[in-house]
Parts: sequence; structure tokens; C-alpha cells
Amino acid sequence: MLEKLREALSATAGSLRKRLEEVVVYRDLTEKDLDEPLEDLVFSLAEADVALEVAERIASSTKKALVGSRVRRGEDVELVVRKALYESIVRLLSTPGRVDVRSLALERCGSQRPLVIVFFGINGVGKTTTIAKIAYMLKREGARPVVAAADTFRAGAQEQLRAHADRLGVPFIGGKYGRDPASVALDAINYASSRGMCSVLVDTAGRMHIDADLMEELRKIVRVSRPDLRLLVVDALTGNDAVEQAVRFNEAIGIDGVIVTKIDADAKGGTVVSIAATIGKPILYLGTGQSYEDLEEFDPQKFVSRILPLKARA
Ligand SMILES: Nc1nc2c(ncn2[C@@H]2O[C@H](COP(=O)(O)OP(=O)(O)OP(=O)(O)O)[C@@H](O)[C@H]2O)c(=O)[nH]1
Ligand SMILES: [Mg+2]
Repeated sequence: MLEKLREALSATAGSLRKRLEEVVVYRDLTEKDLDEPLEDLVFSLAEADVALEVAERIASSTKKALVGSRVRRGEDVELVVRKALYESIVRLLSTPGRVDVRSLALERCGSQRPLVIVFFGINGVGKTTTIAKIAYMLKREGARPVVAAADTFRAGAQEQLRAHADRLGVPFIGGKYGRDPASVALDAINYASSRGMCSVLVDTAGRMHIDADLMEELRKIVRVSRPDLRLLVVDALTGNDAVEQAVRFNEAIGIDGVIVTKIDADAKGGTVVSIAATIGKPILYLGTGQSYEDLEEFDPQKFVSRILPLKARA
């Protein structure tokens, strides 16, 4: 996974090093030394699905960090370059507003009002699977979840979430096909609060951000269920389209956080970087496979270490 992004950054670190080794011994680095390798960086990041303006931001903050610095003889030039790149991407990914879903849910156990999370996104991105993964995690942590199938639209959607709930031993609240999905969410919240459950995970039907009726339906679900968190689920494989989805859903519904799925199948890796940089909302989790354990808390430093190891490969 993420090979393309890793290769792009490694190649840049390498070409910057070569360039810098020629000049470091007798003068400070100038913009001119950096322009060409950083231009290459922008292109290779774009090939790895990083949005162009985001790639340009990475290049310019890397340049800022390096211009005027002097690398001493004997110093590891590549490490200096890698650090500058690493820090500029980590900064980009460290969006404010990160929340810890687990502790938020635990705080609500036994209270009148469970933690309510509504999950949404376009068709097939992995909403239902992600809800099952989060239910698994919350149950394991003692933050007793209820899952709600507020997808009363797609054939099989109710059964799909119910099957996960049964397997996980988590209460399931559903509704007949065609029923108002907002009322299914409310049923689940009432069920949870009357039993002192800690959290309610509301699954919604996949919808395109350009479908006005379905977006209005989602607005209603949100209005009625007053979620603590509105989480957008996107598929890493959709690249720049995922960024577009994030922008549109944020305008229409409002987003508190993003989950990027199918990272395990994503050879490029740029979607994560682009989304965090473009909408300024935190990425909370990465989906890394199809089983319940395949959910990773998103940690900017850990993510960047994966695509840009600070130690060059021998
Ligand atoms: N490899 C991989 N597959 C995933 C991941 N998350 C979900 N999937 C798969 O993606 C497919 C669609 O997942 P669903 O959870 O049904 O997606 P959805 O968004 O609920 O779909 P709709 O309700 O139809 O809009 C399934 O085959 C999942 O197993 C992931 O992190 N990695
Ligand atoms: Mg679904």
C-alpha cells in the first residue's frame, strides 16, 4: 500500500541530496538549488493522487525550510532533506479538531444521551463495514454501542448491518424499507438512552453529493438525530474525487471528521494527504482491510513515517 507516494518522496529526497551535496560545502542553499527537484516533487506527488495545489504547498513549505540553511560537511544531507519534507507533510496533516471517539463514547455510558455518530458518503465506499469495525472497537472498550440501519433504501442494506450486529453481539435497530430513515435513527437513540448504552452508530444509504433529494434526506437525518459527530467515509482509491466529495458534503451537511477506507488496496496514497489539506477537517481512521480489526486510528506522524522513512533505505 501507498507505494507510489513513498517512491515519490524517496526520489525527491534522493535528487535533493545529490543537488545539495554539490553546494553544501561552500555556501548556503538558495531557491535556485531547490527549484528543479521540488518541481519534480510536485509532479510525482500529483501522480500519487495528491491534489496539485496540495503538492505545491508541500513543495513550497519544504523550500522555506531548506533555503538559507547550510549543511555541514559530514552531515547526512539526505536526512536533512527528509526531515524538511517529513515536517511539512506532518504539519499539513495535523488538522485541528481531532477527537477520541472511544473516550467520548465512554463518557456517555449510563447518561441520558448516548454519543451519536452519523456516517455518510457516496455508494460503496465502506460505510457499513466501517460501522461494524467501530462497533467492534467500542464494544471491546466497554463503550456499549447500538447500530442503526438508517438505510431503508438499498435492497439488502438492513440485512447487511444486522448480520454484522449479530456477529458482534451488538444491538441492531432497523426499519422497514421505504420508512423515513430519520425515524430509524431516533428509535436507536431512544433505545440506547433508555438502556444506558454509550453510543449509537447511524448507517445511512450511499448517496452522490450531487443528488439534491438524497442530500436533503441526509440533512433531515442530521437535524433530527443531532449527532455529536458527522463522519464522512471516503474510498482512498477514488483519489481527487474523494476530495471533491469531502468539499461538497462539508458544504451541504458539515463534517466533523473523515474516515478513509481501502488504504490496503491503494497503491498511491495521496488521497489522505489531499483531503486533510483541503478541507481542514481531521481524518480520524483509516480502513485497512475487510475484517473487524482492520481499522487504524489516524496518526499524522505515523502515516508520514510510513511514506517517508526518516532513514534512507540502504
Ligand atoms: N480492502 C478493503 N475493502 C473494504 C474496506 N472497507 C470496506 N471494504 C469493502 O468495500 C465494499 C463495500 O463496503 P460497504 O461497507 O458495503 O460500503 P457502503 O458504503 O456501506 O455501501 P452502500 O451502503 O452500498 O453505499 C465491501 O466489499 C467491503 O468489504 C477496506 O478498508 N479495505
Ligand atoms: Mg452500506
